[in-house]
Amino acid sequence: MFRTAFSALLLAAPALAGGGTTSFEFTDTDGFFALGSAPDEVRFLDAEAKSIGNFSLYHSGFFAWMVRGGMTGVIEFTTPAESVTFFHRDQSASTASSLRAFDPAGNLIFSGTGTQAAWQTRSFGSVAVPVARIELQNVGGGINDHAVIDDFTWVLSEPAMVVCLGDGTSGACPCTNESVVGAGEGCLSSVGQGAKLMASGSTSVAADDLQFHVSQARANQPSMLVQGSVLMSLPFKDGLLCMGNPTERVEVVFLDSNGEGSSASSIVTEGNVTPGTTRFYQQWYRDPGGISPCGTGSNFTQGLEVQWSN
Ligand SMILES: [Ca+2]
Repeated sequence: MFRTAFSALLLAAPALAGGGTTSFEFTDTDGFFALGSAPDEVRFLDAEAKSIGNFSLYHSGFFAWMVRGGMTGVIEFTTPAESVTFFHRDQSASTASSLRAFDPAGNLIFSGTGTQAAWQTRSFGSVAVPVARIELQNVGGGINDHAVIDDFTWVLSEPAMVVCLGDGTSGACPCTNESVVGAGEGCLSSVGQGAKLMASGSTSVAADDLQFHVSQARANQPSMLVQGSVLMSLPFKDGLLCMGNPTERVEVVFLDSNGEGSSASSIVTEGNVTPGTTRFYQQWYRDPGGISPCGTGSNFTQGLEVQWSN
């Protein structure tokens, strides 16, 4: 048992390595668009991706993200970013833009003003202090006098690490129903693959925005998000029970016709977690009808490790 838990720790890997980059080479003037894949979207609000024929307003290409006079453009990360880099400038001397960035708890982590004459390179965020929100306020100017951002790149700060896999590397599944090595799943179910648990949001207790997402499980079945304080790898039902001391029930989630579902409750409240604690999570789902690989009628996703912060 000690040995399997140890190998699971060695195999810990980011749950959802992600990020992206855009030069805003498209037109979207309705005040909202999102980039990236749910649940890890980046939302751009109250400004426009567009081309206005002023070539000095594009850091590259022929389009940029522009905030009109009197408006405040907002960029929101559903999962905070450990690194954000972009270019910022004002269209004219009267634009007087103000740029601010905030961490998941709402603390100001960057503040700066735009300039008319040149692009300024903006780069902030870290693993310890990720970026959850950016505001670009165009204080002055008319509606055709823009504060501008272009060539925007972000790297997400993954809130959870994958642990306790059902592919045999964390210990054998109960009836040789191991999933494909490297797939990052739990033990095989009647669906023919293992189920996955992913997390979005932040590990901030103050923000309390962590959310869990199940996929590849049995359709139209109830499932239970469980939490524990100690990592293990114990054959149980058709899968591996990954945590204990104790194993606590956090929330019941009903899976949809795709075998997917997400938590909706406060994990901080339901899990009673505090900053500085490490907790392990897993989804236990029904796989009934006598057709599950080991015949017990339920199974587990792989595990996730979350290190809770302020
Ligand atoms: Ca561009």
